[in-house]
Amino acid sequence: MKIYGIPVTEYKNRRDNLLKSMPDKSVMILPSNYNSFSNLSPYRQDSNFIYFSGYEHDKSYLLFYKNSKQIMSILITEENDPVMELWVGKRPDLSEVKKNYLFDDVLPLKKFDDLLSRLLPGVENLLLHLPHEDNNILGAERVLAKRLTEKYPHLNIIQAIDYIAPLRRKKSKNEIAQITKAIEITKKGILKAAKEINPGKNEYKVQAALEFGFMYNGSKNNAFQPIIASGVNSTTLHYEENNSVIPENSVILFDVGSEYNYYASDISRTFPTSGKYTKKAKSLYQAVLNTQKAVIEEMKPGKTFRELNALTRKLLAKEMKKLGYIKEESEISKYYYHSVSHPIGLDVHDIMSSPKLVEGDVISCEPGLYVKEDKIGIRIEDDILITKKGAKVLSGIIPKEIKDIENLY
Ligand SMILES: [Mn+2]
Repeated sequence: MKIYGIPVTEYKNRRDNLLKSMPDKSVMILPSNYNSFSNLSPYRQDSNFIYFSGYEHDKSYLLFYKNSKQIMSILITEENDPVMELWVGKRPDLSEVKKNYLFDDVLPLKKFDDLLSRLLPGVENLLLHLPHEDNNILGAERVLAKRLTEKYPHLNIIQAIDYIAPLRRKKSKNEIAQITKAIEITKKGILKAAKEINPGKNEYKVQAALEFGFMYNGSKNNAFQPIIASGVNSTTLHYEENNSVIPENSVILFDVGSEYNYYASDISRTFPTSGKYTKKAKSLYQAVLNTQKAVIEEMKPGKTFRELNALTRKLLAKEMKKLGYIKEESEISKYYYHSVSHPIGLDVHDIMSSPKLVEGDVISCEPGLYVKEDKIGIRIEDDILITKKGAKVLSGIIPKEIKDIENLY
């Protein structure tokens, strides 16, 4: 049986691998995402939670228990409530869940405290995904940490993410298939949106076509807020208003990605607004494209993100010297000021573990040039699988050569 495109046995293997790597005499607890039932935003399960379970319901906890004699993974979740059932639908039967998801045990939420008082006195370490001090997003974990360390002061609190990150970093065949599907849907959305590019039209119409293309082709969500930035907006890295009139003879930068079965894609393309690139836009576009191809060539196991960033700066500087924008390499910071790559997976900026590329990494390659005085921002971003042999461009199906893009019109 598959859940969100991943065999149920793979979820179990992930849990087993996590338990193997955990220290002895430990409990790890991962809470599900909070659901406000306000319908203000769609419910999306927490990425770590979905990674180890495939289980999408809220009011749930994953508990991993390890001592020298026993290892267990337990799902704790709320039972069906007949009144809530009328509003939000039926929650699954716990014994069915145990059987279908291959948990060692599935317990009702009301038994959670009993379970903790049975397990926690006998262990030394409690592993939680704790937020940084200034980050309020992971409130549930903080509350849990406070409650449990007050009740069980002997516990060592350990960052769970250090054990989760190496597992999530390396993508399996099934995960790569989900990302590839997300990229295929993103392509359909981009091609649909490209047809809406017209001077005088508002950017949001382009966004509407993009999102129609996503949802119509089976993606429930954007993997992140889409950026549709025309004219000078293209020089703002994370412009998300998408509410300006598209100017003539300029560019429009897309940084977009659909989500499929919880996996993200992350693609940037920069199109001309009047069918053909202007001379300036064309030379800047070619500069970014040359750089992107050269950096992709260098993406292989063992390379570090730092080396790739340095190479990108060097190559972009060389291009910009040739075009007469700068004289010294250091001046490139005026036109390029972000990193070239990040891991992609269940989150669009997926968990980073080692700074070195490893086989099974899926990462972005996204150099850009942002020339405010010309009102031209260019970014070209592809999603890359790192294999033993080197980089495999997963998003090569989405046009990026100048002639292919101009032929879209
Ligand atoms: Mn990106």
